[in-house]
Amino acid sequence: MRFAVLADAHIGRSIPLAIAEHRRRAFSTAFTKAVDAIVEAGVDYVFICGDLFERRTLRPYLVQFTHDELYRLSTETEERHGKPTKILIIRGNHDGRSQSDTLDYIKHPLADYLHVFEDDNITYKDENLHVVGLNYYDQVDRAFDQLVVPAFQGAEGTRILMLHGFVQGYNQVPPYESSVTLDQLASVEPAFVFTGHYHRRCPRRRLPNGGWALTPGSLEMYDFAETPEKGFYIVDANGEEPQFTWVPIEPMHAMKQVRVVSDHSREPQWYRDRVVEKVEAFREELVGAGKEGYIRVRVQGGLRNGYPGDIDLSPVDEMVSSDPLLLWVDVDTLGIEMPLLAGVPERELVDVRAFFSAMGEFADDIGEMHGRIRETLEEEASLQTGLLTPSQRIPLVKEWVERFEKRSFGEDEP
Ligand SMILES: [Mn+2]
Repeated sequence: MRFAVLADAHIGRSIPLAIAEHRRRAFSTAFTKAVDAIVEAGVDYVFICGDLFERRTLRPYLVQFTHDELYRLSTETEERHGKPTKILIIRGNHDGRSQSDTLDYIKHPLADYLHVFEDDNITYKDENLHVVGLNYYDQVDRAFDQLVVPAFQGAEGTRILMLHGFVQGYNQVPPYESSVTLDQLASVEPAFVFTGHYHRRCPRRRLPNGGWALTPGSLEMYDFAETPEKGFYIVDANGEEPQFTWVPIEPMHAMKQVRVVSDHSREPQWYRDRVVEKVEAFREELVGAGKEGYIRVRVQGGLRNGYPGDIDLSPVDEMVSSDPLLLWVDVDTLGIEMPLLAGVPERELVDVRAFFSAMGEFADDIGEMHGRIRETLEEEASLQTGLLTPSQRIPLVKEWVERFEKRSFGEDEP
């Protein structure tokens, strides 16, 4: 028996939105490359371990695309190798929830080559395999005990577990994330455990019961923090010892994150020059690799004077518009510390109206707007950036401008 094991295709992902079309193309191209290589290998089973889609930024044409690629995988395998292939899929956290599951879009009554696991039916059985497919759960350890353990009772055939969650001692589990342990996995005596959710490829790992854990990682670069080693596994499970073959998929674009850091305060121009150097160096890498790419420059350190906006990035904009390989440069100056303004108040202790009382009645407007904006930030700001989206921000800005325009400052009324 020959398997293909893949995960985290994230078809439809278009983050960062500034380069949405490039990103969508990268993820669907990676999936096409995977399908090509799986057809080539001629496998009996394909295990897709969650996050086939990225629901939040998915487009309808990509649903059709995915459906067609899965169909092609099945028909071309049959044509080339004269045998059917079965595709088994579980739901990841990016595929949606049970009530709004993108995997529903690819199900089809005539698609007998496809098996999509349900929340209330997590077992697939045929003459060879007993597969338990666990959709995504916040608490994967609890879901394992409650759902997976009973689903393996009395199992016949090769026992395989698919899950979308972290494995302690195998994946590097982020703090406070739930995970299952290798011992827990071994307790259901699996021959194979195939997992998604962890995006970095892991080499096969022997479980205490003698079975194998395998995490292929994502098919494309999910974000700037990832390393470019992407692809999936082919597993040959014929003899005594299974064979694992890594099939690399080269990311479509170079995607890099670099830092500009100063341990003491600098002029805006110093930061500008360092950013330009980093982008220049990246441009040379792109030429060397003959590849398009994007780079994020994180700037960190103190400003001797001025504001982050005084770091003149027009040379970077010029490079982007003149070099077709350089698709996007994102300079992140959130890490810049500004010179301390004298008397910045502890906000909790200051009555804003009193603080601006020299402005007369307008101090009331300032006080009201200050309260509204603070409230909005607390309730609606992004957890990642602490900022509001444009649609949340624009009404506040409008109101602020209107209040300004109702007053006249420094002019005598005619
Ligand atoms: Mn994922």
